[in-house]
Amino acid sequence: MSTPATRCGVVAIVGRPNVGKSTLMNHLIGQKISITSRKPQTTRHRIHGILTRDDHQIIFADTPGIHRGEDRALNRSMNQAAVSALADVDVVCFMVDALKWTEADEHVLSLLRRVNVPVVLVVNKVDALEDKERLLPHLAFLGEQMSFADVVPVSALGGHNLKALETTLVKYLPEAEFWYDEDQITDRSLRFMAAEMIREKVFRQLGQELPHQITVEVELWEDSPTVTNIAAAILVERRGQKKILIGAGGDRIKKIGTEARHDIEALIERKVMLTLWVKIRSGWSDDERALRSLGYD
Ligand SMILES: Nc1nc2c(ncn2[C@@H]2O[C@H](COP(=O)(O)OP(=O)(O)OP(=O)(O)O)[C@@H](O)[C@H]2O)c(=O)[nH]1
Ligand SMILES: [Mg+2]
Repeated sequence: MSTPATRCGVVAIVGRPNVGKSTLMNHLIGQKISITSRKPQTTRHRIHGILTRDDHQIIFADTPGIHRGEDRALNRSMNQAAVSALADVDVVCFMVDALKWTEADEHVLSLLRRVNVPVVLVVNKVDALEDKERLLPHLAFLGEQMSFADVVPVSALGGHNLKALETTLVKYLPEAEFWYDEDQITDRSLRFMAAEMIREKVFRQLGQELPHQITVEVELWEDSPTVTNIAAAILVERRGQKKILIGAGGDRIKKIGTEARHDIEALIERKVMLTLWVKIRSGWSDDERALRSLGYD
């Protein structure tokens, strides 16, 4: 008797900023892999989350929200990361909001019309709809925009209808052996994930006070028998931003450090000593070379 074939392939999750792409990937995998926040443009790099079941393995590619304008090097590289994630995938999840349709969605749609693989429309945040009757006409409107392989309304945050989404996606995956070990959940290193968790806390702590041009570099990672020592620098563009980040009497940076440490401890399942400091790197987001040195390409 031959063993039943497994399915395995890559599903890109694309959409405008803030529709809930990273939240969806995290919920599907069941662990925080990609950072999320209320601010648009939280995700900066393509990041894989790997979901393995008995008979299938789905490799999700979470991508930066695609947006127009603001021709800075960082924005260009984020858009490129999202668009290049559309090449060599088996399925695309086009994520939109259950309430809003904007020019940015229109722009993503125009890119997707050129894609040769099935595009599944994922309509997110249905939990936020007060008047559920608005959903049907909205779905009808969306269905007219392009011929989608399937349309699946979900709540990424509440976990609503995610099993149905998974079943839908598996239909479009090729029969193939698994690419990754069953216990691997991402293609990124622990060091990268730790830096991202710190960046998430900065985003969440600072709301609208800080522009997006901050980045985090892990400068030291040392395992001792009882604890992992991690030191990281938060890079900002201006002195004023450094002051905001540190806060009165160092309050802010302390809070960021404590929250990030908890997340990193959960991630690596070890006790962590985290040291953070803030450095000024003027204009780095406009400098492609500096971006490359930080791993954006
Ligand atoms: N009510 C509700 N909020 C959601 C849902 N999914 C995501 N959100 C919220 O939407 C905001 C953005 O979520 P993210 O997952 O960071 O969005 P994203 O599409 O990855 O954003 P970028 O990385 O900036 O492109 C967060 O505040 C989430 O909590 C949902 O199903 N319902
Ligand atoms: Mg994201």
